Amino acid sequence: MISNFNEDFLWGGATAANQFEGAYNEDGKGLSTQDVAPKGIMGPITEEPTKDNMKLIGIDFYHRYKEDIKLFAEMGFKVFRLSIAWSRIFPNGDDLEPNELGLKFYDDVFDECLKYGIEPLVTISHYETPLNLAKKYNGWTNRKLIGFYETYVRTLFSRYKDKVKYWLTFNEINSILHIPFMSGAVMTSKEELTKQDLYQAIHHELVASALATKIGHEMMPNAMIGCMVLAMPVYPLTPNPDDVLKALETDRSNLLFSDIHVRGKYPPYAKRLFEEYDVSIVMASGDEEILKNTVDFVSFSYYMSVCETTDHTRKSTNGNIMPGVSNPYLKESEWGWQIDPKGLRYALNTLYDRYEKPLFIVENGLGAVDQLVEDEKGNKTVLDDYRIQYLNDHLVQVNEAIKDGVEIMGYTTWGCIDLVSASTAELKKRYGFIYVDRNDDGSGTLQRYRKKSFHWYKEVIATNGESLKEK
Ligand code: BGP
Repeated sequence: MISNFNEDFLWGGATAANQFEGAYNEDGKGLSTQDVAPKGIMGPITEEPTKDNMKLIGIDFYHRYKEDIKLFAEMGFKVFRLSIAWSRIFPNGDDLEPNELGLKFYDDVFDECLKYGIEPLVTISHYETPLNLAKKYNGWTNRKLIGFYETYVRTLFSRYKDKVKYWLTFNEINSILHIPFMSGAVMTSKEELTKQDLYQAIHHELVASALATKIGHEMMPNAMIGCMVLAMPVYPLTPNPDDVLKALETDRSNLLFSDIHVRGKYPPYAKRLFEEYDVSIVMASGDEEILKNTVDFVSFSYYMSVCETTDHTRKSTNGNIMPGVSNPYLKESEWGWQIDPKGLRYALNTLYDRYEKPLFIVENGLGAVDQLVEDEKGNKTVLDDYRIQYLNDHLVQVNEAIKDGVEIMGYTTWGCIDLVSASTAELKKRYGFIYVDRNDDGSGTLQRYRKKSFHWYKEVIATNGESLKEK
């Protein structure tokens, strides 16, 4: 393929602390919301961490980070997205002093990345708030969380300012609409949570995010701070104007988050939305000023698109957190997520048309069941041509978007090393270029093996996209 990727395009992979670090109670780490969610981000929570929670051990990155980062370097990664476990730094969230051992761990990880010329891309909060903040304050419904988050980000920025240039404030911040506990540490069940409390919690997060951007710019003039949203293009199922308007409405429920991050204020359509929901946001003096601290770039996850319709008899699709209606033109993954590479070009174009801000694709990939086999030399591997196909087709569309004029900073595939799934907490839903020998029954050696896609991605990076194949 003729590549249009810039020479400084940031190729890499993405992870989240709770899904791969393990060591859930080591070196002073406190409990997080994930430690009591053994069945995934939509599942029920337990009183205490239970043995069946795969995240407690994860893939043991905490003890194996050197080996793993070496493998990323072998693939030629320019960037590695990881998150910091808030409860490693502030075990209860409202502590006055940070936990030195937690800080030291990330120092070591960043040093290891930098040794190979890999830029860390850090998500400050990725679906794991200290559990104490959920229990004691009902998470982000409480304005006090802004202060705890501020203390946390100040600690991170002052400690890592010379090591980390790229920061994301909250993972998929719009997902709070669907998973208020995991995304916003809100203990009130989704069914009982009023729209008033939900949008007040959202307001607190948005203020905290803008505040982090402000502080980040002050403390690290060269840093780039972005928001991160779950991007899922919403197509009208039919040309019926009712479907078209419904799609617009659903799209806006998500765009509200990036609109505020980029434009620094609530958009005009929020007025009607709040009237209809009977929501009245309580603003503290100074909130509007803080929101004016806009992000440097917009990052997002992209796995699939969905359709919308007012026809309630249409089949709904399984999907990444956000519900929707099946698209008859698309095939789906083994987990029922519809595969739509052109939807990525569409998402990139619509976001760029709207904001004209650099975009960063920080998650994309295929969760699939892999089979460990031996190659002709007797090495264990996975022949994951399906994953190669998926990533190739999406990257071809990224190249098209660049040709369309969209400014794209980089691309990090989700779960570049196998890790625990967020939605189902399974290990058999694998995304990686690197196979990790750990199974859902807890068996496995935790050994790492290069999959066929490992070599494929290495080539894509080395050729800056030239090796991709258009159909
Ligand atoms: C995103 C989350 C990730 C991640 C990914 C894949 O929504 O930000 O944490 O896991 O989806 O989802 P899953 O693990 O459920 O397959």
